[in-house]
Amino acid sequence: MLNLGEKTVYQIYPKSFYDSDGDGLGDLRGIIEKLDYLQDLGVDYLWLTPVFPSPQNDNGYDVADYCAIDPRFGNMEDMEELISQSERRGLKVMLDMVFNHTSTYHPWFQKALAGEREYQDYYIFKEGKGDQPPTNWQSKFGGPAWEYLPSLKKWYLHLFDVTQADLNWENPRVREELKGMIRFWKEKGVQGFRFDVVNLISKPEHFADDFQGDGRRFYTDGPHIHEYLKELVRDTGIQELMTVGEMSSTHLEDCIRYSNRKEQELSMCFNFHHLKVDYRDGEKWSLMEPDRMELKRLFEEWQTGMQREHGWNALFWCNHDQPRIVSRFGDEGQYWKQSAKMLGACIHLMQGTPYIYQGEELGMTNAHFREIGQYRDVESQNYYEILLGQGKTEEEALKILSARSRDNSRTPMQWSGETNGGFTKGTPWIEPAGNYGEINVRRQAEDEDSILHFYKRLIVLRKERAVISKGGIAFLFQEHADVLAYTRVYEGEKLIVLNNLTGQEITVPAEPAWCRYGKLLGNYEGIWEAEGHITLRPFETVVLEKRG
Ligand code: TEU
Repeated sequence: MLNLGEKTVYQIYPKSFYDSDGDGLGDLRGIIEKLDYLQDLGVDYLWLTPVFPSPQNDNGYDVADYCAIDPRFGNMEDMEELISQSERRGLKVMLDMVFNHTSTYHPWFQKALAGEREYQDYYIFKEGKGDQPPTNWQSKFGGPAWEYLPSLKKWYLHLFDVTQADLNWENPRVREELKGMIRFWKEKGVQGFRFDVVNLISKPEHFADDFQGDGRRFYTDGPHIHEYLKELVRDTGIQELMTVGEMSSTHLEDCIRYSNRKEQELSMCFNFHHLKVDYRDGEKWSLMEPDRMELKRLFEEWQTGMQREHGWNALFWCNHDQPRIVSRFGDEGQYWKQSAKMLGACIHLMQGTPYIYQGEELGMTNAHFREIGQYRDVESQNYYEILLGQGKTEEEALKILSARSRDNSRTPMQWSGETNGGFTKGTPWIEPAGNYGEINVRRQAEDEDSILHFYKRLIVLRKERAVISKGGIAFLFQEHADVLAYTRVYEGEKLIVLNNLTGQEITVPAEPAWCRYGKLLGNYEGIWEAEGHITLRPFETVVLEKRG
């Protein structure tokens, strides 16, 4: 049985990882060239965001063929080589299956467009209300979620971009087709799958207007979601592979069911609640300082809730949709190194399976783009216009984008201080962050005190200590907004993890028993202890271990 608690997953955004042929786009051969780096880092799984043929309107999340490789990234032989070369190094490959929608360039949609009824049933086509769409739902990328097709006199649903048409999972043929894709990749030796926005696949029987929100309450964790997942997993035999569902605006009760082993759905879930604590009124495009009390509350709710009911969390701060965590909840200046390490320790020592997004292990920062022309992401481009339409000045809109754009995480991986961070010999598809001279793999590989080395240690500790991979978790100092602290316990072993979330010194009470504890890990020298108190320095993380 897969011991989920010992594993660490590394997320690769292939387009920005390493370009082997100088066309400015990262590729599969580029990943193969960097496998030694990944092996040395010590991770177990490599999750690749989609590399399937795609018009790339949403950077590959608009898939036109699920069983082939986009020539931009290479070919099937490269993928096979990547899988076998990874295996040789003890690394397993996970692919990203985008099953909520396909690209409108997918042959199924094209056949639907050409009038084939059978394929129209693959998607969600509806009559409008007069000249209005069937419902008032909003796309997650801005604007209406329905698009009118004059040739068919119908509207189709797209929860994301207009070129991403939602699939009709009510149709058993659709479900069979998608199972075929999983079997195809499983036979190629793929050992895990990430399922994109998979909790949105089950739409309601009746489509109604939403007068309280954007429509999500009707299709999020929808009516047949658990049934569909069970069927998919059972019929493809992926119970023992590593599977993770990306759960958009989800509920704890559902995530428990998605990830409880007995349910035979998925290994674990991503949820995003902790990454909305700096959204004003839940609005991504409205800036606010992070609400640390809420962050702590959410971690406790999800950690203890999943523990109680035997669910399993995917632990993460970063991915290709999120701004860089050190820029967001840490410090890019004086405490850059300390805060990046603290944020790493904070989630890597919790209960679940940690994910590292490329460059996070270096403390890579946001992009700091200054002009709209530097952005590539469709969501950023749409929202720039929407923000201007709301009366924001260009400067205000750019300020919001610089904090919130998904492109913050999509800048090239910083391998060295060479031009473009050593990512490409050509012109990169998106500009690198300006700090690659200071923040890069080459520098940190040589420095024992680097963020990179700290992450290596976190990965090893999880393998060495059952208390991390299997232990229970309980939270301390709940009333203290600035310190995220918890204990981990397993068969007589005990850890105390203290994280100062701020750039100020903070003193917390220490229990008398803690004097028998030794320091296992930290981002400062020594421990600052006096008379029943521990003082945590700016962004300090300290892990104490019960000895003897
Ligand atoms: O993202 C799902 C999703 O809803 C968000 O992460 C979204 O990008 C963000 O909330 C918008 O503000 C997944 C993929 O990770 C993302 O890259 C795709 O664009 C999206 O699905 C559609 O496939």
